[in-house]
Amino acid sequence: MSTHANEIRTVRGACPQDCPDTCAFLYHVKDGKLVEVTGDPNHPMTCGRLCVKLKSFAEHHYHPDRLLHPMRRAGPKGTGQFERISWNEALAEIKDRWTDIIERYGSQAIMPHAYLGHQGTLNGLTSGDAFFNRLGATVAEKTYCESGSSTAWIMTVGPTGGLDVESLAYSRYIIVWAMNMVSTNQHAWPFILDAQKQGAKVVVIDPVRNRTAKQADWHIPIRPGTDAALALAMMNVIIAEDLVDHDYVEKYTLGFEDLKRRAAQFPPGRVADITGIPAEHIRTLAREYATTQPSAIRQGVALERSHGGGDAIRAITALPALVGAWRHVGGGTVEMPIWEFPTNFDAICRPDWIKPGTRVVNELDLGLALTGGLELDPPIKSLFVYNSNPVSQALEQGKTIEGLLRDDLFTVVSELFITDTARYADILLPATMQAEQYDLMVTWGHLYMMLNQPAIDPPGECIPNVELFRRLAKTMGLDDPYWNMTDDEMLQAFYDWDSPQLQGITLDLLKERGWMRLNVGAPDKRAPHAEGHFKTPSGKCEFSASAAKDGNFVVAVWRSMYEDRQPGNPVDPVPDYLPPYESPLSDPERARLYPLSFISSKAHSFLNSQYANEPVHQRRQGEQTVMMHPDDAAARGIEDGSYVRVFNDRGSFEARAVVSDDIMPGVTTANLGYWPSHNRSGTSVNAVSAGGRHATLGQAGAFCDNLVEVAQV
Ligand SMILES: Nc1nc2c(c(=O)[nH]1)N[C@H]1C(S)=C(S)[C@@H](COP(=O)(O)OP(=O)(O)OC[C@H]3O[C@@H](n4cnc5c(=O)[nH]c(N)nc54)[C@H](O)[C@@H]3O)O[C@H]1N2
Ligand SMILES: Nc1nc2c(c(=O)[nH]1)N[C@H]1C(S)=C(S)[C@@H](COP(=O)(O)OP(=O)(O)OC[C@H]3O[C@@H](n4cnc5c(=O)[nH]c(N)nc54)[C@H](O)[C@@H]3O)O[C@H]1N2
Ligand SMILES: [Mo]
Repeated sequence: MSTHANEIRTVRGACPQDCPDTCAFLYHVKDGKLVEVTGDPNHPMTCGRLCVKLKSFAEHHYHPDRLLHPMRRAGPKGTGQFERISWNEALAEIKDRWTDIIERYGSQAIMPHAYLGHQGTLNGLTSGDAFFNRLGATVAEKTYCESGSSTAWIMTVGPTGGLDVESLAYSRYIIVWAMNMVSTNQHAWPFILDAQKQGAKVVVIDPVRNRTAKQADWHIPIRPGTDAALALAMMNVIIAEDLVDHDYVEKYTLGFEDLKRRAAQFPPGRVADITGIPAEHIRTLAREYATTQPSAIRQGVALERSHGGGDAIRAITALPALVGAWRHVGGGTVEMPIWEFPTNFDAICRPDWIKPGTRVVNELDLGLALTGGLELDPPIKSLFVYNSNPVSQALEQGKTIEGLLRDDLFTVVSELFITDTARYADILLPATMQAEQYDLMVTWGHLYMMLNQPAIDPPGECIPNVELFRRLAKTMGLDDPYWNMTDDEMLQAFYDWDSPQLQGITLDLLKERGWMRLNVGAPDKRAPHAEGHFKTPSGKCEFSASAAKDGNFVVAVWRSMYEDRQPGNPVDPVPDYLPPYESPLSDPERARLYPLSFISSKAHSFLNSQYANEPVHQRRQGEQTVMMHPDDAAARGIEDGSYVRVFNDRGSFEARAVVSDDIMPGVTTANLGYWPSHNRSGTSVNAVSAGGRHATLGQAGAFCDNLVEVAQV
């Protein structure tokens, strides 16, 4: 972009991480070396600030532990012994093993496993889909995050972006529901602080008084997995006290009478017992929310992580239409605005290449799939992992590791580091980092197209994922034109550049400017559903989902890959409260053994499991802790700062106890992201979570639906 007198060149980039903020970067390069990465001061959300995770992003590129060359396993699985080989040797071995597996078991014995280590259009979540579809591999269903929320959102309001987080500055009443924005969406938080300065009330609904709740005007602690009951009780009060915007409801919604009947089953008194929130607080919340317009709700992904999470999201997403909040700039709700981007996922993923009848295996069930817990014929004989770290992030850690230890499983991992998953690989392949590659970022928390341009050469033999799959395609003898497209030809094909949202936006302009706002109206003017225009089948906000009536809705796996239509699926068209699988109320017998609810949340200084292996971030984040209420600690003789074991019949992990009334009695919480191998027990939070069962919508992982016991070690 520019060259200063002191020979520092600046290149425009964008953050690669799985985070709603997708910041605009400036790479500062001297003599071919990345010396610093800063935030673009002109970007309306980044505003020149990077989070603590990305502040030392230049050093991240030069970390001594980076994987720089292909490697082959040179010791027993999991011992982390590898020897360097060439790319040619690595590809030849993959070809030999896969050809043999395909001959003996068929191509479905190969399963990819990918998530969001990188968030680019070329190198992200879906970068290997076309290849594996063409190969005939098992289709991996990717529902680690957002598929529950998106399914619920689309059933209610359709694929709309909803409220722009920048418009939160114009809200007068803001509910942050199950989201620790100060850690996980920190570049949107200033818009809320602006509104607060103008007199808006900020409410946080969360079992934990987290960093965000500490800055709010009102923190409402709630029992995990009971949010649907709270939303239905709010509706109960709003309808009973006639705080409904009848004109809006009549013109722009579907199924009010059904919703009214459902809400009548959730009076505040009953819901107080379910949620732990006093009935009077529920009434106050409902009244204030309905009558203080524009009112806004920022929903967090954490809502989807229990049995009935999807219904909670449907109920919450229905609230703004009931009170007419969508009429106003700054009114409505934001979940993720990704639907405004005209991404052509079919061109990226090529679902047309999936052979009819190919099986689908959910990645969250990886441990079960590898250890005989699912009936799979043929069994999975090869696993190809990229952009993901399932040993840390997937449900039921013990099973995942047991599966990866299988001697007959041929595992290939493409990585930046030898993670706790990569340790089990037969072949390791080195991947580039963001300053070394080109990509147009997929963005899920704001409305800007973000281009990342390479600033430095890749070290060693690292390659971008997009190039990895081109090489694999050639290796396996695929000769479709897809594998000969350049990066820019792909990006041209992967977006609908003629769509209204992209008018005036081109790749050439993005190369100059780095980022451009979609044509969706300015944050101080935009009210996308002031007059309905919902993107549902009826065009209305569907209190009663037409998609559910015939059991014929699409699991929204980021709209990628395939549509899982579920004829006859018993989903109630109207949101209901489905109790958690595991809680003292829903499973008293289990609660006698394991009396405490356990939820996990994101670490302030890690990004999922990334950065958790780097000393500067480890020092900032501190060691693995678990928080519990003083009453629960006292009952177990646990003192603040002592080491405890968190356990159930699925597994255990050890952590330092933080005894604090920042958490509700009966609930415990620990941060996700710590590498099991760095924890004193060699395990981490997913040791106690359950595979094999998902939330009812979108196959979301029930990560926060667990009972545990805690004991001093
Ligand atoms: N610093 C940092 N930022 C991140 C990430 C990271 O790892 N680190 N990860 C990114 C990703 S992938 C995602 S999906 C987002 C997620 O961002 P968030 O949606 O903020 O997710 P969490 O941190 O998991 O949980 C947020 C809050 O939900 C609460 N919670 C848990 N269960 C329930 C419940 O049943 N009801 C209610 N009301 N609250 C509940 C937790 O106590 C926690 O305070 O963050 C992104 N940003
Ligand atoms: N208990 C519990 N578990 C959870 C959650 C929870 O709240 N609680 N949250 C869930 C959520 S919301 C999410 S999104 C998932 C996240 O799960 P993952 O997406 O698996 O999380 P990461 O730790 O970011 O792992 C990504 C890996 O990709 C690698 N990587 C990064 N860039 C590249 C690249 O360009 N190429 C290649 N080949 N590799 C790369 C990184 O080094 C890292 O090891 O975890 C889920 N797991
Ligand atoms: Mo996520």
